[in-house]
Amino acid sequence: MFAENDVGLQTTEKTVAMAFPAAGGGCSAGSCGSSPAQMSALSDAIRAKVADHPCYSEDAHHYFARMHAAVAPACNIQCNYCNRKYDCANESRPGVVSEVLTPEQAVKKTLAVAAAIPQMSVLGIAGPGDPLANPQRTFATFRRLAEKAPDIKLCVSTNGLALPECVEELARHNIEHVTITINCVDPDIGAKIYPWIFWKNRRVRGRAAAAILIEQQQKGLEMLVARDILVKVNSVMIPGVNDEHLKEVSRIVKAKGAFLHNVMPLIAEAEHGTFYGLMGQRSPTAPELKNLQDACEGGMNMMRHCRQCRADAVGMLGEDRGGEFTLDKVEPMEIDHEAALARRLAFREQARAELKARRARAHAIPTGAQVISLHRPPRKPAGRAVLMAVATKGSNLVNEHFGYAREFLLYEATESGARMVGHRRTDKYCGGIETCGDGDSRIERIVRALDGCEVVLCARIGYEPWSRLEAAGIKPDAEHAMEPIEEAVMAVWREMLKAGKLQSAAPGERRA
Ligand code: CLF
Ligand code: SF4
Repeated sequence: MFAENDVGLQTTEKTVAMAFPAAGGGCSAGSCGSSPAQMSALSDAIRAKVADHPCYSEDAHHYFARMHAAVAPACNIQCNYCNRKYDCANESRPGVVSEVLTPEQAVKKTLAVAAAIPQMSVLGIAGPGDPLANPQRTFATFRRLAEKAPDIKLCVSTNGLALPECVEELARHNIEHVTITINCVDPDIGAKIYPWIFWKNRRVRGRAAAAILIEQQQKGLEMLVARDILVKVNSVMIPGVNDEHLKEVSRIVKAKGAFLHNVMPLIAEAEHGTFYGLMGQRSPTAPELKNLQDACEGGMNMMRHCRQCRADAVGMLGEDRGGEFTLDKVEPMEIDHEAALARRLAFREQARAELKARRARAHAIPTGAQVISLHRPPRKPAGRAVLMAVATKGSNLVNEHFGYAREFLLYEATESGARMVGHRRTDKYCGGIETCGDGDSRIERIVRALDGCEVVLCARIGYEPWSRLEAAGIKPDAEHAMEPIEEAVMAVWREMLKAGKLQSAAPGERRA
């Protein structure tokens, strides 16, 4: 699968103490299955399952970390966007790993990570092939880790071909979160995405292959839902192939009980050696992706904070600390497992309290609409939507220096509140001594990455980038440093409203 595992039958063997600031808060209309409003609507049982999971909960991703154990080298299908042979430690692309681990090595590494990073709450197996095409290795890892660290949630991501035959075993291992990559429900479209599958000891090609895969995915989804296992569906948006069709996919998987839909952009570069990369298939633009996510959102909860991680990713979403935990570094580590467990539990208690306080404030703090309605009779919506970029290093705060940000979270502010709608990756503006003099091209790349944004909120920013952003029509804002993100975003939106900058467009419309 794409986002979280990945390619072909070839077996390519190849901080602690996060400071808790004064309680955060904010208002969020939310886009993911765990935004404050949606969290309130969930049953206690489901809320407990997603509360600490950084992928299933947008809120939780500000606080909790995950890691992937790359124990599954083989895959039973071929996707046109996948080539697991490509490995670059500097890129973050699914299906790519630096080390394939045995279950023993994976458990050792997981325990080392969980000792060093108390935010770590989930172990996912997502590749580099398909976890369920490697069932012995996958389930051996889960079994051993559950014995040593039962507090870590287990998570798996699959293309779905072998899913129905594995559902019982997944349930036996108390796996509460399963992702299925479903790119289509129409075999004719599937034939353009999957050249072949390996099925019952033979290779099946074309439309027949796609039909089998789709049937297995849908059956697996139904079986998981029947066992109360939360299912997230990942879909890769491939312009001209399945982009329009994904609305239908969203409708069907929601009707069958999927919890969350994650529509991700195709990554296709010729240097990756994938079929799509070599044939010049284009990736969607950021606005195209957002439009499709918005269109699907009418039907179900959409994930907007996916970072398309590597199959050996470590850390908070958006960061990759895998280099700190290579096998040669993990082997000599001496770990006090009891103390590590105590640190994780203490962290979680603190984080949950922080999240609870945030949600309480989210209900108490008036949104833009509520503020306005206190002062005026009912009227047409005031103020258009504004897209803002936020530099953060976690804890749901505006707490990153502009120059150090490698990515910006995107929030859409309307009178109903602030909601996260995506993220944009960039180069750091401050690239260190070796890149001195490269500031011009870096700021140009950042400005391009922030296309469509009207404001950038950050903890600090230098004069040079400030001027360049302003010249590009993006207002830098460091006035809300260390404030909770949604509160800061809404404060800026209200300032713009008060200054008469939001009156011209129709409701829901942003500046062109
Ligand atoms: Fe990993 Fe996937 Fe589990 Fe998360 S990732 S197996 S559900 S623990 Fe998360 Fe990474 Fe996106 Fe996947 S950000 S690629 S959605
Ligand atoms: Fe690659 Fe297999 Fe994942 Fe497709 S399902 S992206 S071929 S590992």
